[in-house]
Amino acid sequence: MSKAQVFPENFLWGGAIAANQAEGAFDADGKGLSTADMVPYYKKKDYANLSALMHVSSETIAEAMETKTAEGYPKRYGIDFYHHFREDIALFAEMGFKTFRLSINWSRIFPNGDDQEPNEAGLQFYDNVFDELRKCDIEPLVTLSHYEMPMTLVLNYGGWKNRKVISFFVKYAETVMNRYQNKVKYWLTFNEINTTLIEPFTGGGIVGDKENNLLQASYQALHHQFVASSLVTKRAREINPAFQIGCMLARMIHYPATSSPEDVQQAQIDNQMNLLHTDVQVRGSYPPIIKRYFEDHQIHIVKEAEDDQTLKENTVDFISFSYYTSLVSTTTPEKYGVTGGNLYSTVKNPNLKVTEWGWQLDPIGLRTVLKELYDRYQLPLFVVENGLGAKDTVEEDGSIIDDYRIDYFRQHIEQLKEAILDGVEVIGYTSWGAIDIISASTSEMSKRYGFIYVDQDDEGHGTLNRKKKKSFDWYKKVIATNGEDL
Ligand code: BGP
Repeated sequence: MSKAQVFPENFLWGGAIAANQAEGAFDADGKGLSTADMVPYYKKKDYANLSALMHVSSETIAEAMETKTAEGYPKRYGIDFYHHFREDIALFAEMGFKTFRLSINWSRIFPNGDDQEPNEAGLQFYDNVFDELRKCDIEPLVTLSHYEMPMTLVLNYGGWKNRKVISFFVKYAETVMNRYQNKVKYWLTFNEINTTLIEPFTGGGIVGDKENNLLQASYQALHHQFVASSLVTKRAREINPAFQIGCMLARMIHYPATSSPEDVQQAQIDNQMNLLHTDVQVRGSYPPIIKRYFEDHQIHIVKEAEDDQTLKENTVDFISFSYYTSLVSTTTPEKYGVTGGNLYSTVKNPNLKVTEWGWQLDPIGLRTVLKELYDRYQLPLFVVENGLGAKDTVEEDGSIIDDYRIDYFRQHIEQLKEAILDGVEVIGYTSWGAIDIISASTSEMSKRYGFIYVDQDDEGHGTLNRKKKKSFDWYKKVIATNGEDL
């Protein structure tokens, strides 16, 4: 008798992209400028400026608003998914994708964010994409907000720290959920909603140098996003009760640097502050720890009377998350020659290897995260980002032998399988990224994630031709055997 299959029969295997990193066509067919269009290319020498990327200044924005072309702004051209989507979806179908995660670019639908009427050409584009996916029997998994929002809402309202943006977002979400109610079943509200605290401009449209208290502004923006996510969840159920609504967290699991009680306590705090986001969107209220944190950091969230009830009554159907790495917490960062800052912990874990971009490789951490989330919430889980950013080489014969990427996925899918055997309910796995796209944190093309290579360099030069990597056929086999043959 064949060994019982571990993955459920209808397991949603697939891959993911984000509009702002893939579509390009930044000013096509009525689209307005978005926050992602403001992010210039950071040359290697500018790595030190990554903090500038995280806290985009009004000077950077003014310069970007002056630049009417794509030149120097990789996300403005992406990989031109906007004009290549049929070809790309055919390749995803060839791999056997059951699902494909993508995001809708808000500024294609409401170019200024506060427009009275939606942009029909923008709506039609996504109709075409979803029709193409349906033709290939691929289930769309749609993120409503993935690291971009209309720039007008930043310039005229200050981004998500302004409560008015809630209504604009709900109107945008209602518009697309009504339009695509017979084509899309799975919806995610905010991609890695915790990014609003880590990169306030990327996640919340907050301009760093405009705030005298960036932490206060970021938490206020996050509260508005929590309320907006709940209101969208409510409207989704009114539009189509068959919709499945998920939250999405960058799950940054923290290990204690040592077994000292102090380090263990610090790791617990860092994990609680990360799980704050799923606590609110799954349990429907802020966790007890937040009161002390807000007091200690002089943060005062301005709420409306109905907010607590809105959060309580409109929690999600499933939990989705990204997993790339585990981090390290300690109360003595100076002992490790770092300044701390546990959100992007720079304390190295001596047990783990790192990628060329310094991300620690910890496949077992994925099993740990899956079990911990399921124990905490008992809701179905969806891994919607997991992958390896690496430099790929095109050999003389045109092949791309990315065994390192196959190893990464093999080791992580093995741990995913262990978690399912541990009793965790997992509904799907979408690798990041299905195809090479622009890196979110570095705006580079050379940090490649895809099973499909795209001929374009960091300066945007290239034919944009697509080419299957070795991992393409490997993943095709994984899907064909429902995760049995790794
Ligand atoms: C996550 C984002 C994705 C993707 C991924 C890889 O945070 O949700 O959009 O970018 O990270 O990160 P990067 O592209 O910076 O290597």
